[in-house]
Amino acid sequence: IQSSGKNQHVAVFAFPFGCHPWILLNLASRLASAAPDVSFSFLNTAKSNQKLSATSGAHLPHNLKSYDVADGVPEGHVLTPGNPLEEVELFLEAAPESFRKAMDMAVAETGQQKITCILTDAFLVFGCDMAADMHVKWVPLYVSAPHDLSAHIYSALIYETYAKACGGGEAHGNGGAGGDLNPIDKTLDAIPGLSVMGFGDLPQEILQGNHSNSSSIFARTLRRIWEVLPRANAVVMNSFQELNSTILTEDLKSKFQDILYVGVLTLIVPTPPLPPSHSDATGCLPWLDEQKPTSVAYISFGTVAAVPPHEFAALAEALEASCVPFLWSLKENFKAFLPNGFLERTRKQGKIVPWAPQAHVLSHKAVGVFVTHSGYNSVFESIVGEVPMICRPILGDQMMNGRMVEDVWEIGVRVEGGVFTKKGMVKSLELVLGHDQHGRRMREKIRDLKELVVKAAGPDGIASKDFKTLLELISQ
Ligand code: U2F
Repeated sequence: IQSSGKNQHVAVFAFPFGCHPWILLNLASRLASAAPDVSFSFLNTAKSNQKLSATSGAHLPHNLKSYDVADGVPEGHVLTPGNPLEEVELFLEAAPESFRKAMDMAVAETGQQKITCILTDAFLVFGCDMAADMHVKWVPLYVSAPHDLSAHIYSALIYETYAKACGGGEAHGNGGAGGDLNPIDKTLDAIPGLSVMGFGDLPQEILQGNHSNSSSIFARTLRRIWEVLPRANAVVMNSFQELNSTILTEDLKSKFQDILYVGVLTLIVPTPPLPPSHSDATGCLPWLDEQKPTSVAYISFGTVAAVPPHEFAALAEALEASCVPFLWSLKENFKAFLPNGFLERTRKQGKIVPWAPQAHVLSHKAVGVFVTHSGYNSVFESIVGEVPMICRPILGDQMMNGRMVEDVWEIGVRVEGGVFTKKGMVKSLELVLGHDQHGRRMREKIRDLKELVVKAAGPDGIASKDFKTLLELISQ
């Protein structure tokens, strides 16, 4: 692509939590490599920038520079342990001012190169007005699943329908009363492309409507998404269009000026060997080399979600009872929830690490099942690794992703009753790792789906075409 980007300067605003900054940095790096004349300034909190360089280890293209943005935590303020939302709230409260200051710094450092486009995480809804005030383009990236975007767009209608299903009164997200079928189990027939989902698959903030904690800026932010995205020059999706239903695709298309599917940005297909700069410090891959093909359960709940303590214990008991070899990405502070003596007793059976090179782990031939919270990126990394899943969705789009995995793509199961129990988990492990028809069928289905993903990620896929369109949009 010939870019005409000589005087173009893209300010990239990260939402510094979970996997979000990583995905945006990935997009910015790809764009910067493809448009060497355009300047990119990646604005993110110092803490998140440090994490990114520690975990990605990748070199940034010469025209992409990182800058630190204030995290909004007042000086001397001590964050309350166990309340991750506090950090998000403080950050969002200060964000417009913090990003404005960081942009001034980036403009000064690039020799007064004016900002011409703002590429933001879609959660940073203030980017819309900011770009309008600056007379520049606004391009938000939606990191979660497309069906999650749709649920947010239709949140008012969904809430109304749910309230009616609950007997005409107000819905509070607890199932309500009235009708033959519990409203929570009813499907979203009225929403284009979401008829496969049940109300119970929706993020809590949608079912709670205006009753959700409205003093929370994060909740208010999520509710504003549908209002601002139609004003964006284009909405970028962390997704492959080919993997979504036509009805969902068409409906989303009708809502925005443009919608561009650039592929699931954490994926490189096929997964390349781990570069030496990105170490497997905890030795996951050599450990997997010692295991039998398709025998290992890999367990991870991603970067933000955690199950309640008793479920950690139930999952551990199930692993021990089933004798399945396991590799568990588990942060140090959760080890306290494991049953007494579990670590000693399973020393030979399993390996617990604070962080795993997940995409590589899932592409290793020894891994036979992924026990996951069903984060959107994790699901696609599992598809590329051809590893069927046992889903234990926790929040956000994860319930909808779990529904897709089990009912639409048929490449895994959700845990029995929605929560880990020793008995349910032993059963699920047998089912997915077993050689009966059900397990075999899931592995066949996932192979077929992987083929679709490989094609979608290839030169003839929509991602490649939409990426070029995005490149042109930000370079002119
Ligand atoms: C939020 O989810 P997460 O950030 O928890 O989950 P994923 O989308 O699954 O992304 C996690 C990434 O972290 C990587 C893993 C994924 O690329 O490979 N990782 C790793 O490399 N090693 C580890 O030990 C553990 C993880 C949100 F909670 C979800 O609901 C959304 O679907 C998601 C996308 O918006 O963001």
